[in-house]
Amino acid sequence: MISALVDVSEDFPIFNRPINGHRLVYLDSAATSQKPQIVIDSLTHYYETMNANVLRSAHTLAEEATTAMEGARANIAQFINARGPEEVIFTRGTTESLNTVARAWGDKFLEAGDEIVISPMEHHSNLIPWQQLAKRTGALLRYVDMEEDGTVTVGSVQRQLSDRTRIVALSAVSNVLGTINPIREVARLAHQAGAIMVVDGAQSVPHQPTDVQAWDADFLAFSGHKMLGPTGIGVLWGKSSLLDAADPVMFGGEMIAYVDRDSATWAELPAKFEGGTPHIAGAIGLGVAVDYLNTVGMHRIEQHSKQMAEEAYRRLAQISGVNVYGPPSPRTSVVAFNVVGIHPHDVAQVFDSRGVAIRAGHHCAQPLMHWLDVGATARASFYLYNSERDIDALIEATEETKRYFRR
Ligand code: C6P
Repeated sequence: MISALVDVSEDFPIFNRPINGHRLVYLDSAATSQKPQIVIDSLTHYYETMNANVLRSAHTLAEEATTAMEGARANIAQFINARGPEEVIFTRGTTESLNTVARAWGDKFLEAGDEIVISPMEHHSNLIPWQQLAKRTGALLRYVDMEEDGTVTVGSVQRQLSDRTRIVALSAVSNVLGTINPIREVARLAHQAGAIMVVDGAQSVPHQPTDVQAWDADFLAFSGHKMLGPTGIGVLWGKSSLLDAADPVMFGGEMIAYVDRDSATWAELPAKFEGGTPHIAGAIGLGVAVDYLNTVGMHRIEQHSKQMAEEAYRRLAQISGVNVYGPPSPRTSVVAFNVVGIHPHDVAQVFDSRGVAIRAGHHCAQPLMHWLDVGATARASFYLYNSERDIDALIEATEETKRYFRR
């Protein structure tokens, strides 16, 4: 019996709300996670007690707000084992973080004929920034071949590397297949080829311990809202030497050292990449989310997310007329599937009528849909508040969908 890792109705107020007359079975955490009460409270606490802009004014509120935001930064740096808080740049999320790397580092260091290696499983946020960078610079995109079950092997990455490779960009966990990519080994190969390693951690950072130094990655992007934090806040982590070498992409207040009428010089990290007023409440809220995750324990969460995904895969695959995508194991947190002959949007609608929230569509991974030879899939995704009872609900909803459309 797989139990939830937290007191669901006590800690997460949304689970006290019935959906269409049923208990909410939330299986869409890969899109965004639900928020614990302490994260919600941290937002109102900031606005009620210390609302002020950061790094600017010299009054009590401004000092408290700055201390709270910088405390969150230090907390997040520790959570991913960064060398220091200056390596943690606050962004709106994974998408903005990856676009920033492409602009800030890519535009400066890529030339015509250079190569960028990615995989067909990438989310559009880890694909289009590289497509656009290639168009701007004349660089070439090279795709790793995936195995039949949708996994990326170290050998398949190696085959695409050359002395022109400058960037290898890979998700640590696929948002459709749930596969876990060998980041540490790929980073080693990338470095041997003279390339940098960019990791899309949108689906990995919420579900497994992250150690950017053990990976020896160069950049890591992730989103607060998928790891119990608020929307609109995320992180770009980078090695400070690379962030120092890269150019800022957002120009304006707080990112400068000195400005005259015709030119400007840049502030030190992290301010150089944080032009404009940041999402202060969001950053504080993400720091609280990290505290909550640490209290539960990232190793326990990792084990739970794997157990849930593997068990859901096993049971869905037993239902006749259901196709499940990716390998049965190892996998984490998500399971994509189709009920043969029924559009995934219709599947999701029947699920919703029973209080079961799943996502249906191409999951912002259209090249992967082409690779799977499907237009779209249904997808169930799990987090620390889900239990085996939710897998039961998933299976019952799938059986009900088949019955409903047979009628
Ligand atoms: N995937 C999903 O339902 P943002 O939107 O910037 O917070 O995250 C983008 C992103 C990047 N990489 C991966 C692997 C992702 O899964 C996501 C977000 C959501 O799968 C929304 S499309």
